[in-house]
Amino acid sequence: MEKTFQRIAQHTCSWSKGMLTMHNYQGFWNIQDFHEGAVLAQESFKAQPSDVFICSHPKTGTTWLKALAFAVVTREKFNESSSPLLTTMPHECVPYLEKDLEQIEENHKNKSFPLVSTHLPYDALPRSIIASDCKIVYIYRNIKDVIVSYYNFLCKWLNIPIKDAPFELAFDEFYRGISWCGPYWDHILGYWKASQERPGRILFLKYEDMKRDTTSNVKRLAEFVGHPFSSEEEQAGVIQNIIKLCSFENLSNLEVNKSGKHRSETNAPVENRLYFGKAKDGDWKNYFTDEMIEKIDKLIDQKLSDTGLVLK
Ligand code: PAP
Repeated sequence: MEKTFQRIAQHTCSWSKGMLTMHNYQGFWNIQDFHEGAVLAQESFKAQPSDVFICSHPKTGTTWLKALAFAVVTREKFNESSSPLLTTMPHECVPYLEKDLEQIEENHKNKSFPLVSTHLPYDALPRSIIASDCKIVYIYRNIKDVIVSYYNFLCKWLNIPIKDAPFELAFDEFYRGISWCGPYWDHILGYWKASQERPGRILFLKYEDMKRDTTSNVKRLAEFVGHPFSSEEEQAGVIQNIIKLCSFENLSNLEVNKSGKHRSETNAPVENRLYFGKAKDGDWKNYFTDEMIEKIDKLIDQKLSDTGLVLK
């Protein structure tokens, strides 16, 4: 680890009162614990062809996607009244590549559970994931809401009152590409290019589309991960039950997500409620100035115009 750190740039986020230092390594930014976990995974992780990876830049809908994917692949074992999601935070239901290598190896041994999640950019994934041609589900979200969600999360996580953390500074940092596993646009582009090169192996889901038409997107997800719904299941309302179980309203009101903690961001416990904000599209309108809108739209036009992906 020592050697690795000598080769990376560091940046202490200006608005974080010295509490958030990001490391740049292999062209992207990471927080220290996750950086160490990423290097370990790159060096030692052996993917199985049956693994399915849930990949995302932070604050794009990871918690929701993990819950849905978990409910889909475990539905023969658990229903909506016996699901571990009722008592366990979604992040703890799906292991993190950067954190939970032992658990993933255990799942491999038992052939028990195919899902693994990661925030790593595509080019930083352990090579065995690509060599094993593993399936990847990638979620992305309107960049402006991601910036606001990320800002609110970090303020709460670092215990910085919003009034002491100017949004302008947080925006500026994100705009300069400094975000956890960012730049965000490079994160999206990496997976997008890979999806063109490996047709049928990478499913792109958009947070806003999932909200607008959850049923079709959950069906796409289920088919992609190899657990399609039968017509009997559809008729019996299984899809709707999963959607209800994983809905923001349901998950955010569960005791475990209101007052529980887990240890996913650092080795210190993190309050689960921090992962459930407003879950509203367009909350950015309460934060962005006209100048910010113009700057970020221009940047996204430049970066993603060839992809057809819409992030505004
Ligand atoms: P993570 O990358 O740290 O895990 P992630 O889950 O990707 O975070 O993003 C959190 C956002 O998803 C929050 O959005 P907000 O800040 O705009 O409110 C959170 O509210 C939202 N979210 C969490 N669970 C759900 C859910 N079940 N359905 C819809 N949105 C959700």
